[in-house]
Amino acid sequence: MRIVLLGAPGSGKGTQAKNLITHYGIPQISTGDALRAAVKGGTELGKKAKAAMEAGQLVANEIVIGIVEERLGEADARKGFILDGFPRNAAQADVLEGMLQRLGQPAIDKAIHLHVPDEEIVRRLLERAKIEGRVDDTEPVIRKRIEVYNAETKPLLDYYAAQGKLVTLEGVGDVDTIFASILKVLS
Ligand code: B4P
Repeated sequence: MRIVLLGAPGSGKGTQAKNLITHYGIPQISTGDALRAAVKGGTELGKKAKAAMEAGQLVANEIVIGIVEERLGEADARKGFILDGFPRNAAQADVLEGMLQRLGQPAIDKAIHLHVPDEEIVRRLLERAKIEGRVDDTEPVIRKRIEVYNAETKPLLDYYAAQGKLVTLEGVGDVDTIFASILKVLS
């Protein structure tokens, strides 16, 4: 099972990836989590990523590609994985295909797109800000992230649709109901 989760910031990718790990016993590869850990740890990579993340911009391709390649090469990713937050632009999607070939891994099986309206995204992320205090969960930065998503990541919906791999699901509603709809398309 090799899955890409697509969707705007706050569409529930991270939330549903956690459910999928439990269900399928395959790892989640979240570039957002990896970058936040690097920033927190003050690593060289974290120092390079910090400003872009705080501004709601994408981090440089070479940084995130390095993270994903290293993680996909680990033993537990051989039987499958859930990519959460990667690819986020056309260049990353192209690199991913080549990377899987180099690693002797089959191609992505499905790209699951969680569709959530902008105002619900803003509401969710402002709610999360109260709990987690993420620096990129302020309203201006959230709106910037939505803009970047529309310009750079949304075209990937066509990319995966052209390969017959895209499934768009409604991402509004109860988390368990959305998870059930994901399992249905994967079964
Ligand atoms: P990410 O960590 O991927 O952040 P995100 O898009 O906001 O998604 P996240 O997984 O956190 O939220 P979720 O939808 O689960 O990226 C952060 C930054 O890192 C980017 O802006 C960029 O700078 C950088 N980055 C990451 N990957 C990159 C890449 N490939 N290339 C370049 N830069 C990259 O959930 C959000 C909230 O909604 C949660 O609080 C959750 O509880 C809630 N929620 C989920 N489902 C819900 C539901 N059904 N109903 C109500 N609330 C729900």
